[in-house]
Amino acid sequence: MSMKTLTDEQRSKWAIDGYLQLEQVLSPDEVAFFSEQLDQMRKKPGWEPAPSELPRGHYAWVQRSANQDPKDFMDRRDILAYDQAFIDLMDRPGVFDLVIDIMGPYVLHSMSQAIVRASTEEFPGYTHTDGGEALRRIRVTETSRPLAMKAMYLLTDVEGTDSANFTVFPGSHMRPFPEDADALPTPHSQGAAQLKGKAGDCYLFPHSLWHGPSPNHSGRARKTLLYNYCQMFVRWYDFELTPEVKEKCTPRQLRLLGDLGYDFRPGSYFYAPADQVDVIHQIAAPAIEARS
Ligand SMILES: O=C(O)CCC(=O)C(=O)O
Repeated sequence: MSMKTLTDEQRSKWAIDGYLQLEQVLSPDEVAFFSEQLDQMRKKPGWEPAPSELPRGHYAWVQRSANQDPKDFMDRRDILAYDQAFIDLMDRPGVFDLVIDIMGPYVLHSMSQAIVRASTEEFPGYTHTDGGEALRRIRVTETSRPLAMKAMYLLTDVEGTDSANFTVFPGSHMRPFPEDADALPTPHSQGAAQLKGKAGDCYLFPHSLWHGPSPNHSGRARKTLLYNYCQMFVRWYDFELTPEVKEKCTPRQLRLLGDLGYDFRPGSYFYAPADQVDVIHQIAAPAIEARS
């Protein structure tokens, strides 16, 4: 089955600006479904930041009270186990095709996340690159595949500015950028573009693009889903492949979750299994006798 590829215009925007906005990749029914899933998810235990116990960016296993306000802040990681639909979003047609066109076939899914950005006067927004301190200083060239990238699905319309807009610094994936902790760029710094969008849209961006949420003064909570992909040697960083998730996956999804079809051995994620390209493109492997 042939997979969709970037248009020339998308390819050039990706190279120059460092992000793409794909319009209406989720239907209104899917948006409503995922939105309700997020409301239910927060009543169940899961991985969330624990700023009073753990360093920034680390997550603890928590059980919140069942009567939370769905408009309150939530940052939940490792969400595949909550519903089959979260597993299937990993290789969503129309989005995953473009991820593969950008990243190449030697990829893993490295992280899943659901975020609700509450409307509040207290949160000023922030910007960063993905992958922590190390990747911040690694910028690949225009013609290179990225080391990692994200697909971010909007489940809420975002109108105007300071409405929890996904904020980017176009072109910042290609150039040194202020990295001094005292002077980090904010969603209002020069060069920041606070993107608008409709529920059902999806943003694609590489780890090296400076980005982040703007404040949210809109009066409405903004919900998103984030799926991260990385080159195989980078490895995943927020889950263990559990039997419950494993039994619900297609061969391609299993491969994206790091199941190579054999137990780990040194070298495993350097040199991919011989059927990697076929599995990612969902081309059935030829029968053994036809191969010989
Ligand atoms: O919530 C947002 O708008 C941005 C999320 C983000 O910064 C990230 O995924 O790294």
